[in-house]
Amino acid sequence: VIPVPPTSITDVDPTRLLGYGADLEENHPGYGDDAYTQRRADIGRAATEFAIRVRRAENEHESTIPHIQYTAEEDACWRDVLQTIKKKSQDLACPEYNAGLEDMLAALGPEATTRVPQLADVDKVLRSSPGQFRVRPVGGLLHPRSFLNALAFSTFHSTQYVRHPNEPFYTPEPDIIHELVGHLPLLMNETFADCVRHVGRASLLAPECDMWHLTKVYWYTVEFGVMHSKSVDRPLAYGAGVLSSIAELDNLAGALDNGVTFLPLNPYEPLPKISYNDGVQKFYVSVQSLRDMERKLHTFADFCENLYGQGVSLKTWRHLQS
Ligand code: H2B
Ligand code: FE
Repeated sequence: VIPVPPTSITDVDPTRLLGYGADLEENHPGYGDDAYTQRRADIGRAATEFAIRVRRAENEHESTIPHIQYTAEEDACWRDVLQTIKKKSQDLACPEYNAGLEDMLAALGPEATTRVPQLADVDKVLRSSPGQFRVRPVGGLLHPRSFLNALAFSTFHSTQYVRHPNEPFYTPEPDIIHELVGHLPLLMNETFADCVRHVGRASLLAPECDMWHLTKVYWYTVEFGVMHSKSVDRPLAYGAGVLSSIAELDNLAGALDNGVTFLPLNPYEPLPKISYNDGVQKFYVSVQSLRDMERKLHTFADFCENLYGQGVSLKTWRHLQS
């Protein structure tokens, strides 16, 4: 079954949350911390109420993104993670990321390094950057179809709560630090933003049987991708899950010595199983440059649109090839 595809961001439902949407699981650092669970739920609810409001008004304005009064503890967590990642990323992130982070922080002003930035302010900065993305608040892990479809309309769903203070360098779910440090700096970059839009475009007409594959395309690029260019002797991170995790950055730093595998990006073929529990990735999918990735994903999204337009899934297409 091919669902009715959205024609604008207004058609994308931001209220379908998965996993940690309401309750925390046992392995969550905040499990059993009632005050934390409550805080997280309150911030999440504000995002969902925002979503319902704008859907009714059919007019999404940045000033209505909920303002969150972050606590001193939350600000301290942001400060610590930002400082650490800023240092590590000098050597381990792709240059476009470092430029994006610097530009984003400069545009947000000096307060941004010590206090959690407001999503409304970040939204303004992104909208006027070359990447032309916008952010929409969301209460937690969003359903993959809504999440991917929104990317086609240059919209990135972003959480607003902060991870649990006991584990500042680890979070099993997206939080605002992951979005701000991991995703948003590169969305300032036009070529990268185009890559993300392509993944979104590929998902618009996708039948249900291809959704998991497209989720993996997103996962192995935007979330965990690395760049291995011919002119640099080591892999550099561009994926948000690598950029916002100290363990991943350290793993990548030692990757060449430790025999970590790199696979070139091929979005047409089945991608390896996603493993969540090992702490770090066993292999990374690599691209040579953002340009290289943009070309590949552009062609891929065109291909998907055409295929889906004829009512054929990637799964069926692969089957017919063999
Ligand atoms: N939801 C939110 N809030 N942030 C994400 O980074 C995210 C998501 N990633 N939903 C999506 C799912 C991704 O893991 C794929 C598309 O399923
Ligand atoms: Fe992410």
